[in-house]
Amino acid sequence: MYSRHFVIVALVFLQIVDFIQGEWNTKDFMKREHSLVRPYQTAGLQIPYWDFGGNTMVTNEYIRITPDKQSMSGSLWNSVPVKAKNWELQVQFKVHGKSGNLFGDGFAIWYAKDRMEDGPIFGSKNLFHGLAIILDTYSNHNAAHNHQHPYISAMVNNGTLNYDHDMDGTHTQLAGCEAKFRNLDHDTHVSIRYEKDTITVMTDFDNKAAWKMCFTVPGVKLPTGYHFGISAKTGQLSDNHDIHSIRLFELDLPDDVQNQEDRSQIVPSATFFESPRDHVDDPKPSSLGGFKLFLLMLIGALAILACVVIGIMFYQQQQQTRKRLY
Ligand SMILES: *[C@@H]1O[C@H](CO)[C@@H](O)[C@H](O)[C@H]1NC(C)=O
Ligand SMILES: [Ca+2]
Repeated sequence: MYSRHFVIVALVFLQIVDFIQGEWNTKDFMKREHSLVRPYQTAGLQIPYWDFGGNTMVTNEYIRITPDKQSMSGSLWNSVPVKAKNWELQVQFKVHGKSGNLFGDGFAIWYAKDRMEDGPIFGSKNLFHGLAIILDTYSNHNAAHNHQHPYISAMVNNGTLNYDHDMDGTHTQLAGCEAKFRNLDHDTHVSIRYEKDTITVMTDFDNKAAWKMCFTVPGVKLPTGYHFGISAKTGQLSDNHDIHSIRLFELDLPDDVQNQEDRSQIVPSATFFESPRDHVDDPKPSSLGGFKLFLLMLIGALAILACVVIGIMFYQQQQQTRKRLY
């Protein structure tokens, strides 16, 4: 147990060192085909390289994925598959609404195989393939976890894992951090860096123009060729989920050995899940339950049979007694 923790700490430390070194790399550059900056529209209502779904609305200042109204769902998807193996995605957003304490549900930033598919996971499909960075503003009161909301978490899926809203996704999250990003007067930014199979999420919510570590997770395999997207959903509770800009920086280096590798056929996977899990597992229905029920029914049936037999014997005895009386 200790050695495993040590390995994680060592890997995280190495990644931080790497990250600091990476900051000096001037070869990083913004990819126009994966970015979205003002002014958005060129001609008509189209935004080059981006598609919208659901209730998404474009203004000159921001792209509103959902308005502050109940039962809204929207999305924004990049139409160009990502060729870069290592990248950093920076999103400037604003989550705000009239309500001070009743708001939701939050939004998700995707690097996923399927795009433009409306669904229950913050406005996109469940059982997805890829990475979801979830900025969850609504905490389910039944979920047994120790953290406060708003909460940022990462989930990697190969199409088989189910995101559980009732548990706020704690069963499937790789890591997370609490982050107060709602109803702020200043700009709010999140950075998702994927480099050397490590996901690092950083935030700038303090108006200091500096990144603050949220979490870093090594051992995450993601293929090339997926799409970036953002989606959001409101239910009983609502908020404006606005996107101001999306900037994608390619981090691939020409001398990187990893560059030779074909990563297009990789199945998304993660080595480390959050440990220890800060939730209580639901009791699983055991197979013994069925057997116990069967035994109980058998004993019940035998008891009834015994009662009937004893009853008949008693009745016959009574008859005999009666007979004897007359
Ligand atoms: C998908 O993920 C699940 C859960 O992590 C794992 O049990 C399963 O083997 C994976 N399937 C594939 C095809 O990678
Ligand atoms: Ca939630």
